[in-house]
Amino acid sequence: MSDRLNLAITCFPTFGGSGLVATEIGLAMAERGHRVHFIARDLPVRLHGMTRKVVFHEVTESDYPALSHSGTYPLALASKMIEVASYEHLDILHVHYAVPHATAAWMAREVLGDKAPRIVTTLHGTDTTLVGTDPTYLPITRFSILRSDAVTTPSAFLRRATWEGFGIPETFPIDVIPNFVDTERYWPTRDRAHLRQLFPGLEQDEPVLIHVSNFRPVKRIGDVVSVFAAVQGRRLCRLVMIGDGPERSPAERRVRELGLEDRVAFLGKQESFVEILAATDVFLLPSEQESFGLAALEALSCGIPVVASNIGGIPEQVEHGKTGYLAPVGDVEAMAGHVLELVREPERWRGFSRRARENVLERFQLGPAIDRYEALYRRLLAGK
Ligand code: GMT
Repeated sequence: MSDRLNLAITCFPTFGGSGLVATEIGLAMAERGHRVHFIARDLPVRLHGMTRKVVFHEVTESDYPALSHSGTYPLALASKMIEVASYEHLDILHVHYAVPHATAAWMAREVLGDKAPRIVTTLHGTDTTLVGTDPTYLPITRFSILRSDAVTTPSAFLRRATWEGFGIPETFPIDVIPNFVDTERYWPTRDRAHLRQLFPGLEQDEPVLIHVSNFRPVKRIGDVVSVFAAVQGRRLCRLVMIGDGPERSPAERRVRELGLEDRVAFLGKQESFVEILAATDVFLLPSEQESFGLAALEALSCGIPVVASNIGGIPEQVEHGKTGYLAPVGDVEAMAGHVLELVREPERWRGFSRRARENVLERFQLGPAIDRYEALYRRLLAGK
C-alpha cells in the first residue's frame, strides 16, 4: 500500500450538513495529496469550482420509461462504484448515509470480490433516526450498516440511537468523529454592513437573530418565528432566514400575518453566507431532532451564541449557559427568554461569544477530524 490513498466519496449533492461534511473531507484529503473521487448524482454544493482538485463521476439513471419510475438510483450508483473502483483501483469507498449509499457500496463489493475497496459508512441522523428505522427500510438499513467495514457517527447520541434503533449490539464498533468546521472560513468578523444591506433601517444596537436549515418539519420553523416574535415584542430586533424547503412558505405567511415582514429577511438557499452569519447576534435551532446540528457549529465558530433545543447531538457541541442556551423542544418562551438575556446583556454576550469560538478551536477543528478519518482509512487497509 502506498502512502497516497485512492479514495472515493459518495454523498447527496443537496444542501445539507452531510453533503458539506463529505465535501470537506474529500477536499482536505486531496490537499493532503491523496487521489479523491466523488461519485454522486450531481456536483455537491461546495464542490462547485473545486473540481480540478478532485475527480467527479456523475451517476446517471436510465430514462427508459419502465425503469425511470422504479427507483433505480441505487443500482446506477452501484454500477458507477464498480466502474470507478475497477479503473481507479480504489482503496476506500466512503459513503455518507446508510440508505441507499451503504447498500449500493455493499452491492458493488459483492460484484468486485477481492478487488473491492474497504467501505466506510458515515451515518448522519436522518438515515437512522427518521428514515432507517421506518419498517419499510429497517432490514436493509441495518444490513448495510453491519456489512460496512467501518461505521462512524458525528455524535455519541447518534451512535447510541443506531445501536438501539436497529437492535445492533454495542460490541459492534461505531467511531464517533464529531463534525468539524473550517475555522479560517467561519471567522468572527462582525461587519454589520452586510446586515444593513438586508435591513436598511437597522439601528446600531438592534439585535439580529438568524436561522439556517433545509426548512423541513424536523427544524420546527414555526418555533423560529414564534421565538423571534416573542423577543421582538420586548426588544426590537430582526431575523435572517437562510435556506429553503417545505416549511418556508407557511413561515413567510405567518410573518406577514404578524405584520413583521419588514423585520424578517428570507434569503433562500445561499452557497456562501458567512459574512452575514458572522455579523448576527444569536443563532436559533429549535429542532425536533438533530444528530449534530452543523449549522450551529458554523455559528459558534463565528462567535455567535446558539439558542437551541436540548435534543440529539446538540448538547455535545453547545454548552448550556456557556456558549449558548438549551431548552426543551417546543418551549418557545424559554428560548425567547434566553435570547433576551443574551441581547440585553452585552457583557454576557461577549463572554458567550469568546467561549464559543475557543470551544470550537479546541474541539471541532477540521485538521484533527481529517486526521481521524485518515487514521481510520489506514487502519482498515492495514487489516486491523
Ligand atoms: O436535516 C438536515 O439538517 C439535513 C441532514 C443532512 O443530511 O445533511 O442533516 C443531518 O446530518 C448533519 C451532518 O452530520 C447533521 O448536522 C444534522 O444534525 C443531521 N440532521 C438530523 O439529524 C435531522
